Amino acid sequence: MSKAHPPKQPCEPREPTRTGMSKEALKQAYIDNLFFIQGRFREVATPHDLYMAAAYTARDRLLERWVRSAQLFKSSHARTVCYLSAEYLLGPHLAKTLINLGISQAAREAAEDLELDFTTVLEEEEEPGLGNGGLGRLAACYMDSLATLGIPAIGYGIRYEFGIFDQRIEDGWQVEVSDNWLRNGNPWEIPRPKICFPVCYGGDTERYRDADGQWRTRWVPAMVIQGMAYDTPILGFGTDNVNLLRLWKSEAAESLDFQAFNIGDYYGAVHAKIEAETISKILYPNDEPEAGKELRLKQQYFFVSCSMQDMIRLHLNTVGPLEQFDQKFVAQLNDTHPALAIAELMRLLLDEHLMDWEQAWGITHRTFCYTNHTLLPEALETWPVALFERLLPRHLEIIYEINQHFLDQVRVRFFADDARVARMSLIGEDGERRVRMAHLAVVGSHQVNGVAELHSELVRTTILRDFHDLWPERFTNVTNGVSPRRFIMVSNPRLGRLISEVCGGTGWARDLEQLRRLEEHADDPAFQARWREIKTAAKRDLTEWLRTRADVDLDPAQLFDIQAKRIHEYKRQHLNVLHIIRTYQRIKQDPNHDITPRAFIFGGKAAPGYFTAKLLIKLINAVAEVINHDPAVNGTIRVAFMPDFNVKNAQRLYPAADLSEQISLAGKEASGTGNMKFSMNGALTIGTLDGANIEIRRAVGAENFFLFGMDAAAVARRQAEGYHPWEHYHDDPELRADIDLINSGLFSHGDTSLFRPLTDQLINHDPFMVLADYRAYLEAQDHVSDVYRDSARWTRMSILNAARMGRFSSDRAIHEYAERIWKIAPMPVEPDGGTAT
Ligand code: 6GP
Repeated sequence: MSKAHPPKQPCEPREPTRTGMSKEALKQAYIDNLFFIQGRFREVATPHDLYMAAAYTARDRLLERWVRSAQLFKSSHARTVCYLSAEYLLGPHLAKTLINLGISQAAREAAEDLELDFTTVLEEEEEPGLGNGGLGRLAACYMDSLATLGIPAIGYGIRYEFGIFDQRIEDGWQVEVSDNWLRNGNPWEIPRPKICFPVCYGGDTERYRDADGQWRTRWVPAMVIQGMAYDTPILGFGTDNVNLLRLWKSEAAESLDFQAFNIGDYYGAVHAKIEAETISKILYPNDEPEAGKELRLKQQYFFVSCSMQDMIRLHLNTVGPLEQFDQKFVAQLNDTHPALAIAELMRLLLDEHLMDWEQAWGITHRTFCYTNHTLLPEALETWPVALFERLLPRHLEIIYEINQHFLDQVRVRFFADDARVARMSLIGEDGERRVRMAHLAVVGSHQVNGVAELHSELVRTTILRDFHDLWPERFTNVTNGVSPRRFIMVSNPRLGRLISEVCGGTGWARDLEQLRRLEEHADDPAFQARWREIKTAAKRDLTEWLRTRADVDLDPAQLFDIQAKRIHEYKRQHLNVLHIIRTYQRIKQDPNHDITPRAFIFGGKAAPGYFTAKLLIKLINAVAEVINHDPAVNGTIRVAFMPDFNVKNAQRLYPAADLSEQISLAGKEASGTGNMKFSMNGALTIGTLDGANIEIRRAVGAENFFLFGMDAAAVARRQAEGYHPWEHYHDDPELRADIDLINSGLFSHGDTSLFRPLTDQLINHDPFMVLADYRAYLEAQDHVSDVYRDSARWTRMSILNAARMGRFSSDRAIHEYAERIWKIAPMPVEPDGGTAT
């Protein structure tokens, strides 16, 4: 029967078909995925099928690298950072994954061969909106940099079923629409039904003697649910390192209560399931008071409990003895939302692993570090003791005990200073007794940092001053950074290509100081022309998008002046609006007034319960409606509000900006990261000496930055002296005319009361000192207009801005965390000969 085989031909080493990186391998894999995963053939595939097939094609390549990373980290017992964050605002995965894999071009060509519109495929992705903005987006940049730098890391968080709401604008008002991002499936995650942990709530604690006769505490909860892991692999750029983002979904411990079911109580039977699932259902928008948000505390505990149990499981599976836990893991608290992890790790070590207090506390304290992201008093979390007692009775006992040990230390150091003891206590006693989460975070951590130099200084000298007196060595600064992969390569591919040309390759994207090379070309007219072409092309793209989505017509020849960030009084979008109204009045009063044509563009969401912020959105749109339709303006200025500011839409804005508005009241913006994204894309900044603006200005040169307004010290002085905004209103006729125009009803179809809450607040209280900075802001804006007319000068400044932004890469920030705070070294994953091209 045996048939002779044909003689073997010497053949080329072949790529594995499933994960090959060449164009041909990608094409084959794509068609296979469309067929075997989506169950479609080309002719009937929907745009969503086409996207899913592309996503799976990228994902297979991620998984292959992930498994190799996991093997290496496990076998080498790698020290690992656990980033604990209630928010991750990741943005779309596909484009970034292709870039990080180094196959963007091959994928684009493969799509062309298959007659697919690559841009449409990318646009089809619905981004995971698992964050509000600021610290959530920072967490995403940091995950990107951790993998790029080869630092073993796990990001822990919550897999919210509904992410941050989508924003629609109707009649100028913000309308919130729920973000059901999982509706069409999420190809980037892998469910892990076997990685599940019980999470308890309520009940009581009881004392008992353990086998050695020692008194111990046991928590007898009233309710147990479980958390299940969903894993998203995060690949670095130009490396095979893949880290893990592990998000927890809440579930009922048992899906149906059969006892209830058997007696016909169908509602009761599913009730527990619904209650459990509610916990990870929805992300809370920030900028709203915590009052009554019991569910939020439940969420916080839910995800830190799962994460701590998972870390202990991993540790026991690899290293072994729990005494060495803090050698294996360092845990970074992204603000105070995960601060309960400190009490939870103590509980697990004391009650479940029967450690003594001293040892457990030593481990806990060496494990945690805390980053503060805000000085705003309303954002500093505190929880009523009564709520804690009801939901987390054991944790409250532990917090009391931590407090006792801690306050003893304070009393020894600051003898007979009862006021200080009361200020520092983990429990606030003025009014309703409350647990102060920031105090818990500082006491339980060995390092505490702010997110820009000024902010870290203000943390030390204001909100945490007493703690700094006690432990100065614990405090440090790490200025934020952003991912150049996401915010240059993905957002602005034209600029990315030009930079690669200047730098001789894409190495700059992981060594952003290379942007310096652009400086040599800052005065070269030919290079300047190319620079302007790239900017204009991005402005054209944005114009096109806004024409169809926001029904507004801009002119790419105008100066694009953009303020995009959360809508909040401290960020002072109203200061911007006052300048728009002033410009409008100037045109109306003197039609020959020589105006530099501008498009004023806004983007940002307001917290659904933040009335003033929502009124601000209405005001912006109302002003837009009048100005954009006034023939006297004749298109010289235009106002546009981009609806639904999220990562995907942000990517359209940064490349198109000429001017970046960073105009918060000095001392209020912890850092800002939008300021970095704009500047990296060649926008000039008009800004105050606030947050990271100060460091950006130092880096790009004061002469390339439009500074205005009071600094933090001047703000503090003015406030101490007693600030009377009414005097500004009274003394400055232009300011008065601008505010009066709002009150006249011109922007509200004759309704003179609509915007009163805003204008009355400005004139009478003005907590963010808009009126005090108004005049300086106008002068700086006039300067902007003058400089913009000198196109060579402006372009030079723009190039120098981008060239000098190297320091603001999130790679630099993560490098600082790794060296100074986490004490962790990179562990590069070797490329696998079989799969790399
Ligand atoms: C934000 C800060 O407001 C912003 O200035 C900073 O750049 C960002 O964090 C990242 O550090 N804060 C938050 O998003 C927040 O929720 C509690 O703070």
